[in-house]
Amino acid sequence: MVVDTDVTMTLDEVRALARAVLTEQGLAADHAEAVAETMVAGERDGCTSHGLYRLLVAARSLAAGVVAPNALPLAEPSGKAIVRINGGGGFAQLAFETGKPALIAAARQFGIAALALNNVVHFAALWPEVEALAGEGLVALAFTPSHGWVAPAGGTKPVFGTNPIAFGWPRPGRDPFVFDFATSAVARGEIELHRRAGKAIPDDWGYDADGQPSTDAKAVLDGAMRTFGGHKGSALAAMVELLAGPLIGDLTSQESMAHDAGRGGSPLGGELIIAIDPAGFLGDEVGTHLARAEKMFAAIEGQGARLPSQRRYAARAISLRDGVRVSARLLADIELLRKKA
Ligand code: NDP
Ligand code: PYC
Repeated sequence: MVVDTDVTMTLDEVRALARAVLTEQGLAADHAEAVAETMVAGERDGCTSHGLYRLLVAARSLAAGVVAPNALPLAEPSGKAIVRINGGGGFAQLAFETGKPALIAAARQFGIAALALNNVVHFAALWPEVEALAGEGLVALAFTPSHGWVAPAGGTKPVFGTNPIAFGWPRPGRDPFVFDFATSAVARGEIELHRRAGKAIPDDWGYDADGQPSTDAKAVLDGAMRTFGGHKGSALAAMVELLAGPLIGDLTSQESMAHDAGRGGSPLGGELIIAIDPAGFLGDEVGTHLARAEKMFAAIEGQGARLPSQRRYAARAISLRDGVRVSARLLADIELLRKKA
């Protein structure tokens, strides 16, 4: 039996492990590189539900034939403020990297632009994407549906995905203001980690298959998760379905679940990313108005409240210096995967 102590790894070791495992599982090198980077970012920033744990998830999608391992993301040029990438059924990370330069260029040209990723398999956190765009001086929003796992407020049967919303705001000379959260009470990955650790979950995260609130992680994974904030999270979850589903001609979370047909893969569908160049509205006065935003951040922090991402940036500084602590049990499960490859 593996005792679940933590093992210290450098970020280079995390990256090498992630790339090696993904390529051994049959993923093409360019995809493996892009996917591994998001796992490194997850471990580095203390977001373990989207770090190396996702190797098990990606391997499951590859083994189940849910994801195209050699997909070539194709840009569909429009010459307008809309950039579209057909991911060819591959993981979303390379599709995003493919579309990012055109999105940035279009946002700078038109003031506002949108990138639709279609036909991609998504299992990653969205903050690396909005943070990268905010690092380019752009305001960014990102949305993606997932699988039908989450009940609408007032119901107990799954309709929505865990449907994250991410936002990035550029801060001259500082790390961007970024938030990124599921519209479910908690990300599904967090419940999966509780199941793996044999831990109970709070009774307001979801319902069992009979529609009763449950503290049993597996029962909730097999039943329905709840939205955060009651009807408000429920409406936002519906908005994500609409914006990154029908609006861009892609699947809703229920449709993604039906497409999976019980194979247990990650969600297939679309992602919508919107990028806004503040100069498009503000011209030469950008500096003045971004400085006013800084006053708002100061008012938040000045009363002892923290900004979203502050914990992440602090974790990042420590990880870059000391490496990261990874669960020994997770590493053992990853080794098992490698033996089977
Ligand atoms: P959390 O509830 O853990 O937190 C999300 C955000 O809230 C972070 O930006 C976090 O900043 C901020 N935050 C948390 N606590 C505070 C606080 N006290 N004060 C201020 N800000 C705070 O996220 P979720 O569990 O909902 O989601 C986790 C991840 O799962 C996300 O990255 C999301 O993209 C991903 N996900 C991906 C899906 C997909 O389909 N691809 C589906 C669902 C989720 P900080 O990080 O600094 O703590
Ligand atoms: O944690 O809810 C989640 C999730 C779904 C897809 C990727 N992450």
